[in-house]
Amino acid sequence: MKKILSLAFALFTFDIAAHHLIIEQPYAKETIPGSKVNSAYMVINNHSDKSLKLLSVTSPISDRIELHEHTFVDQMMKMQQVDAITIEAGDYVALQPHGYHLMIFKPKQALKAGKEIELSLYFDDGSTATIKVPVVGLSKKSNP
Ligand SMILES: [Cu+2]
Repeated sequence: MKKILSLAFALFTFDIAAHHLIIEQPYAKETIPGSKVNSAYMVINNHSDKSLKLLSVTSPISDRIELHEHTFVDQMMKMQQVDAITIEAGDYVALQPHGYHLMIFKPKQALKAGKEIELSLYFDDGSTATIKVPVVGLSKKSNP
């Protein structure tokens, strides 16, 4: 299933502003029935010579989106909010399951596989990236 996902999303690449910021393979998970949160993932490339910080994210779909990270504490997976996600110069950061992710609280409509949501990402150098993020199914069955 992972292989199919990465093929499907390789096409979604966003080249932002002065070409120093490239966002690849964004996707959000379909809403789990009964759940009030969603997670979204992507790879953020920083092709500039300065480190960049992702500070905040907004979307028409939710009034509250937080930057989160998963960490292992006493062999338990914990999730915590972070103030920023730093992407070093010439480097990239992958937001992925069990790592950094965007937490979307109380989406105004449940996210459905096959749809898209819009996210705006705000960086500390003043860059803003507004991207379309495809929603993927929770199970293989709901994947196209
Ligand atoms: Cu989270």
